Amino acid sequence: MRVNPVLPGCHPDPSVVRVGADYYLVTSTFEYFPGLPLFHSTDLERWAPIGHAIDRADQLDLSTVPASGGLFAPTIRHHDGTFFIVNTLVAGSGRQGTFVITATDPAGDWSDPVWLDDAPGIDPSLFFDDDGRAWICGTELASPGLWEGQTEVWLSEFDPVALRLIGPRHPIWHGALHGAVWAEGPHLYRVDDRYYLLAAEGGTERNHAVCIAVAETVTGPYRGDPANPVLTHRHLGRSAGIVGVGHAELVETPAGGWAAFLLATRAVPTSDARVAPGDAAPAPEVAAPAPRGAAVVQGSPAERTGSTLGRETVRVAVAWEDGWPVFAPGVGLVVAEPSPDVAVHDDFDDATLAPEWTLVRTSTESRYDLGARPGFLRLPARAATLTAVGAPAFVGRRQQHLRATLTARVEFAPGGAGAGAGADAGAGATAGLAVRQSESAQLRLELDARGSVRAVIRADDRDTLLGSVRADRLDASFAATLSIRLDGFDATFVVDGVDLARCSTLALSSEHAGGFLGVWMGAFASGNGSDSPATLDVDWMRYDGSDL
Ligand code: 6LW
Repeated sequence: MRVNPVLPGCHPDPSVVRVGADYYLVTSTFEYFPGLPLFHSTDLERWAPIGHAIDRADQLDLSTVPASGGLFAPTIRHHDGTFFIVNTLVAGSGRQGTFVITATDPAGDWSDPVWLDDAPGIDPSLFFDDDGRAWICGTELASPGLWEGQTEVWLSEFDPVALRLIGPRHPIWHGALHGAVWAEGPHLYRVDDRYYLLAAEGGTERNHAVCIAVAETVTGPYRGDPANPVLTHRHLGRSAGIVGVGHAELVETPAGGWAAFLLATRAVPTSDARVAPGDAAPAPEVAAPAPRGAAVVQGSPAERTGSTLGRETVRVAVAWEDGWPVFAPGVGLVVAEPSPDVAVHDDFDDATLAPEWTLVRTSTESRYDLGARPGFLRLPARAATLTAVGAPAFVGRRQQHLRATLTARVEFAPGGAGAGAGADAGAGATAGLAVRQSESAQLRLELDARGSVRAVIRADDRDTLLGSVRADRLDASFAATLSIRLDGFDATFVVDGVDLARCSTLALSSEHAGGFLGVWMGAFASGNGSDSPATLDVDWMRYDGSDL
């Protein structure tokens, strides 16, 4: 059975709780809505989606959070029949900070948030001690007297009934490795009557690492494992196939052993980026990187960068030796296996969207309609665009495979469905497919009001037209079968089965674009600054994924 990635595609910061024979897992979702997806498993290998903890637009205001802001690392725990998620909403003009939500069924409904105004920073985690007391620890972003980038892990007692912090705040950890930045993602466990603090450090990029410390009392003092970091890929250099391993959660397995869930990114050789952004035609192969130093022999593996997949959820076995956890015993690394091929075809015949389709941010406006035309997903071209912070009509799903193709049969009606509006009414509208990393980095294969289909890459906040072609005209609309194919860092835009353009997607990886996210692939419509009568009707949309 396939082990890694356990959850392919952008599923960072996994947190897992065990309740008897059942396990529940939650991951970060930043600006996407619904947010905080929950998965259920009984074997820690197969995870079934069961819902989202944030699925009501009035639960949290995500409408103005920037890309890679919003919902950071959540922690899920269970106590006395109640599930708790503690989490932080970062940035935007709405309410921000640390909050707790509760549910009796992890599939929902989850409560409205209760804000913990005295819980600073990010990455809160909840710990129920055997004596009935509860504690929250988190990562304070900046404390005086620390070195640049060093953080403080704090601990406060928590009242799980009144849902508020009580008592003093204890600083308990500043990281294990001298000079390392971002001690974060802390979790506490009680094992054999001792308290273990697991925390990431080094930052979520290439220097990410997992460290562990132990104390006799929950408030410390905590003493680091001399073997720290207990898991990292930071020493593997630029040929490593998996990078950024960190942000771990420990859990006991059904068989009585232990496992850890972490985030990691599958890395792709940069020589796969055959076409530079802005080139409409295929460019020659990029030369292999120059060897650095005499020790590099000919034929060494190509340098890799991250990928557009983002940070995925992986799992390793854990053994306890001499009172310390050993991650991936005997191996010390995360080993990836290809995800199974996937072909998901959605005819939009159901009254509700399938759970893999998500939106960007929250809005009071409706941004899709499954009832207007039976068997079609209708997207209204509202003012919001994909290129500015807002809540555009975008319905997308994660890229989950190194080769991923999104294909859709669409009809674009510039004057609106039924063409009741005047000829110029939808003149500024565009609609089609998009591969979205952020407002600044994306691919679009879009129709305009004159019936052109344009292939566009947006890199560093700038659009570049890669090619265009005319779409078929129906009565009052234009129809096309659109496809965007991703293969490593190579993207191909296809219209009605004919390749229109290619480009590199390097600019869409978080290593280049910044932020914390992999890409979402989906359909969109926009009035580009003003509400438009234009609509995009999506007859079907299909995702094909393969790692081979
Ligand atoms: C998260 C932090 C991190 O809050 O990245 O890898 C941040 N770790 O713990 C966003 O996912």
